Amino acid sequence: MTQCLIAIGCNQGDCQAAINQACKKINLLPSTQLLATSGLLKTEPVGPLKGTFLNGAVLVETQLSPHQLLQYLLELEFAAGRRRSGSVDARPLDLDILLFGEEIIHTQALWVPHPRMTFRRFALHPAAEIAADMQHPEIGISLGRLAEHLRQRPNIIAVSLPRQFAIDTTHMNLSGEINWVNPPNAIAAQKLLQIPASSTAEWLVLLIQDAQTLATTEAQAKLRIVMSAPGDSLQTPFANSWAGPLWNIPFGNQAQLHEQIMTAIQAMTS
Ligand code: PH2
Ligand code: MG
Ligand code: MG
Repeated sequence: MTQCLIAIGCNQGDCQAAINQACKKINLLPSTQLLATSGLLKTEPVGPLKGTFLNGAVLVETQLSPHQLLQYLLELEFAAGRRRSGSVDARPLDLDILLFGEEIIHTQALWVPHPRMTFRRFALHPAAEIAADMQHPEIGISLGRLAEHLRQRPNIIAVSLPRQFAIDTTHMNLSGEINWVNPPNAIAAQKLLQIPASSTAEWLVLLIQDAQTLATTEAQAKLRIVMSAPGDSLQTPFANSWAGPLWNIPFGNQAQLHEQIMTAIQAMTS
């Protein structure tokens, strides 16, 4: 028996009914029992989707394998009217496996823990409501602590770049909401962190290129983004010292990085 945490989302049709129905059907899956359901949150769409979401989470106990469970969840989505032709389709029902016990699954069809669950409020808050003590196996802390982290830390995002990659931040003030900071050394970073984030911009993005700067910022940052170049191991020398939301993304250009950061900010605030 494995405890599995599933996120539920809906932004089209009678979402309350679709979610109630989905919970009933999940409880009827083979060798599976529903243990808990969260309250439902109305949330603004994160990313390019349109329409207010209703989001929640359920905790189940199952003897199914992760891929068997995934298959059943896809069938439930289909039964609720979900058709997949692109990533921005409306969602009459979206069922995502967030955690499957403490298993780490990296396959084309299924990526668990869900790579964005640790900083998306619409996923983390309902999840932490019903499974605060469940451990995130890749970060090594509980969902309750991850939710606390998002609530308490100032609006700072620390971005670690591949070592060989230097980024030109002078062209990155694309949005008035973000202040880009590329500290030449740890002392500059420390000084910067004394500045209230609200003084010039709502968010500070610190580009981290050495372990010392990371040590200075990791206690404060809300989210750490690790950008890895092709062939790089995701296990950067600093990855293990971090105890908050960590998002690994593949190396991209400045515009892509900017877009990812804007999406992350949206996910942490909406
Ligand atoms: N799901 C997404 C993308 N954006 N935004 C909200 N508020 N809720 C979601 O469930 C959601 C989203 C991808 O599945
Ligand atoms: Mg999904
Ligand atoms: Mg989803």
